[in-house]
Amino acid sequence: MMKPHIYFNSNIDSPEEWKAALSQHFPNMQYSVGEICDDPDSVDVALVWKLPNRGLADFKNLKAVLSLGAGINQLDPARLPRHVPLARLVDDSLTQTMVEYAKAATFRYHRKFHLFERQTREARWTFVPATIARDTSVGVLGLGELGGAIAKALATEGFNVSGWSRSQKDIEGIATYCGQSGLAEMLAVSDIVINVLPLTDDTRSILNEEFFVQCKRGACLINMGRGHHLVDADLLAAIDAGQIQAATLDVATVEPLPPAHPFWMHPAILVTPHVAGISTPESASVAVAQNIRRALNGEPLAQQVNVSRGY
Ligand code: NDP
Ligand code: OXD
Repeated sequence: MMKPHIYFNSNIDSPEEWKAALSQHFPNMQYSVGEICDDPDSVDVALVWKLPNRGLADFKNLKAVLSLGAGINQLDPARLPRHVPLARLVDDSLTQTMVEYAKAATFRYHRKFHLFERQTREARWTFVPATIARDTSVGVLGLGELGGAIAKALATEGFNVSGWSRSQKDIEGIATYCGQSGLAEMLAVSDIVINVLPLTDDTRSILNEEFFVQCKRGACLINMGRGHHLVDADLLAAIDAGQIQAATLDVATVEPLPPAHPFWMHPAILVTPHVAGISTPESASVAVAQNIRRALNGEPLAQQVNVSRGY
């Protein structure tokens, strides 16, 4: 029976819940949490949302770094030991919650709840006609595990869905694009744009003035990727200019979003506190346990990150 030594570090995930979930798979595991690890040489696997302040260099026999997130940018990949493979999280509970969030935010704009919320505060009974889903075009940035699932789910709801990725994709029922000209083509027709890209050198600040200029006038933005995809001031200017109608922002450059940030009080912006995708330890520990077994057996990890590509 495997007896891995698992090191856990996260400021947003419960170490106790993860311990309970992992001990179902490894009843005799050793489990260390937090900044100080008493027996660093015996650590086999680091399961982390963020790196501890000291990094992972003390763990001389580390066999794998497993991210508690689908994204890995928060791990500061430049500080990771280069010879140790890194895997990201892919999990049904995470995918399902991301899909639910995307659907909720899309339907809110499609059925104009964002306008009715404002009218309610103003005690204003103004009829705004409904349109049907096929008349609303949704463009999804990123067609990986999450973006692909979101695009398919929205297409199943009847929306006119397109998607953009680095390599050309072929997904039934979705118009797919890649490259800068593909992006421009997609943005020109999208009523709602959903960002679910990973944060890399190529995608940092992608949601900027130049991007908003290419959007259909009055488009709504849903940012479920990372805060650093968005240039905050450019969004505010695009909303002021009427180019972007409204935005739903689940992620921020600084989290928690500071109290004085202009997004909080903006009538066209809805902020949610990085809750779009939530993985439960019970569900996510299945894939994590498989990767721990692979690491201990010296096998390649599933969902291994290409660190030079950034995702
Ligand atoms: P994947 O790696 O499965 O997919 C990434 C997608 O983005 C791929 O389709 C990829 O293209 C595309 N892409 C990457 N770089 C570029 C680029 N330069 N230009 C165009 N397309 C690009 O990631 P996931 O779907 O699992 O996760 C995506 C992101 O979602 C995470 O990195 C994280 O930032 C965010 N996230 C947010 C959460 C939240 O709660 N708000 C929760 C979970 C994740 P290709 O297919 O060609 O490689
Ligand atoms: C993730 C996240 O990347 O929760 O999984 O943001």
